[in-house]
Amino acid sequence: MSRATGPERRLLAIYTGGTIGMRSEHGMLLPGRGLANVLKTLPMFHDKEYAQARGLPGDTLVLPPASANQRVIYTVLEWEPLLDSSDMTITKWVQIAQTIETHYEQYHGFVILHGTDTMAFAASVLAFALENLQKTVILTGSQVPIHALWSDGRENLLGALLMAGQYVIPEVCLFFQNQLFRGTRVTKVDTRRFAAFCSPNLPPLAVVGADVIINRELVRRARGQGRLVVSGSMEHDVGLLRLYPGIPATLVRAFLQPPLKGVVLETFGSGNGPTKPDLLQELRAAAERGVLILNCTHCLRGSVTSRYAAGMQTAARASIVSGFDMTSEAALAKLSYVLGQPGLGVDGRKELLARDLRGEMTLPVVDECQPPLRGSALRLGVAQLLSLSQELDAVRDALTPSLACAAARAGDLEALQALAALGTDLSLEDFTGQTPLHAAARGGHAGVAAMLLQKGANVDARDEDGLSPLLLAIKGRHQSVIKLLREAGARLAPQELEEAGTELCRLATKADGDGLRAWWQAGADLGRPGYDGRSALLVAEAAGRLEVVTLLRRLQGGADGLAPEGPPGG
Ligand code: ASN
Repeated sequence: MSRATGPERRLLAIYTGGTIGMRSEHGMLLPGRGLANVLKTLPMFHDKEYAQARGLPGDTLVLPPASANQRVIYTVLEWEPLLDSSDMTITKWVQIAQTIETHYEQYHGFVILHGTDTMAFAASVLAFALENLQKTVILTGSQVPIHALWSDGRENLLGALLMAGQYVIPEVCLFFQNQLFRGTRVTKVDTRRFAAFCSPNLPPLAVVGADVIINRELVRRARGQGRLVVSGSMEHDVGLLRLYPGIPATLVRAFLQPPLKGVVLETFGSGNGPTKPDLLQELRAAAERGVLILNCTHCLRGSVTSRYAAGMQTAARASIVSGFDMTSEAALAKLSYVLGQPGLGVDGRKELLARDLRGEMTLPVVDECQPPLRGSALRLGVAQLLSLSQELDAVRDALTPSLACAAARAGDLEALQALAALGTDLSLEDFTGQTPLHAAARGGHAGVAAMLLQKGANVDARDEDGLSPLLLAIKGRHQSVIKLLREAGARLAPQELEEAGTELCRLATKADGDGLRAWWQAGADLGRPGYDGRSALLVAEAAGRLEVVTLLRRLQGGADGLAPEGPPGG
């Protein structure tokens, strides 16, 4: 977290709806259009002269100077239609994340104007959906429309713009009533008071008064240099079930039926619930079907523990994952995110749920933690690394590239997912200059390569020997990896294409059909001559390798049913 530098800080303000911009029609509050025009009439939100002098476009506003050498310039992007936040859904929050992704390079930070009713859910979903976030994202809104004489909207919006403009806080936050909260920690607690939100288990990241007081030790560090990745595959079939005394097992059974894939169980006190065997049986049966169950407490403050016999953790231990001090909003978003991660089994998902991924929960000291990643020594190492506290970030940052490469080389998707979920940049090089994508290509692990590419891995990275993932996949004859890399834009370098002739002749002499096919698939020109001026075909003919001659003719004629993507080396 740092104070932002530079004379102009550009923000994108995404106005989705909510009370802040509402107007009263026939005594009813409805979302109101044209927020940028309203803000332009308010000097605290727009310095007309500066905007004119700078020739800013109509949807772009500029705050009066807040510090001597810095201006906050912001563009308002208004949704059509605008929504009361009661109509928001996971799909719409992912849309916000995608808008941020689209404009990520253009702006220094993002402010989202959103209705307060579901803003805590929005903040949590965005926090999980935005992986590898390096810029400030702040949600805000108000209890009273900004047009009203006595409104909290103006203060909230101004505060959010100033915080996002002046500080780099690489998290999804929520600003309300002079407090900046971590998005995954908030919940709405009042329908009318201006102090509508609280963060019951984590102090605010910042408090604005005459001075801005930042709780620096709480703000999460941006990890790695990789690009922002939006996790668009959030699972929608998740639910929230609040237990109450005497809740019938039949009702619980009905709730847990397919298509439900995960449930946040709101339990009593420190994670307790009725011990009736029929109810516990329903929970176990659902867990056996693969439904993920996350235990969160009804209570505003405090954590789920395993202290009581009536504790859900005790009664159905294997089936239920502790949500510790998570809010239900964060828990639901986390379930949706974890269930949306490709390539994980139930155990892998449970292990991910048990980890603190976005600062959403406080893990107790060791004995309350979930068991570490099971399986290989590598997974054990990853688990131990992930459990290091935040102060050991530097150690973790130094070790994770090597671990990620080892996991990729072993084809261990779960270990990689666990590293990624913790914010590890999976495009970083290890000490030999290889990236996890090199390792996956060398090992021929198409699933891992696909995951790394989806997370933004650089297809053209070169290791210390100047080798690309594509070249390693060719050497290993890993056709599915070559195909993936080519689809992601990987190309052989001009020099590699030139030198391929000699290698092709060598493969033809050895009748290595797979090797020849790999080069062809990677875009090499099979007719390219070797060092003595002969092509692979001539070499094969001279050596009497008829099967190679047939293969080369077929590939060169494009009749193999497997056309390479794009022109050779193109
Ligand atoms: N119903 C409004 C909304 O959530 C409440 C608000 O914004 N204060 O959109």
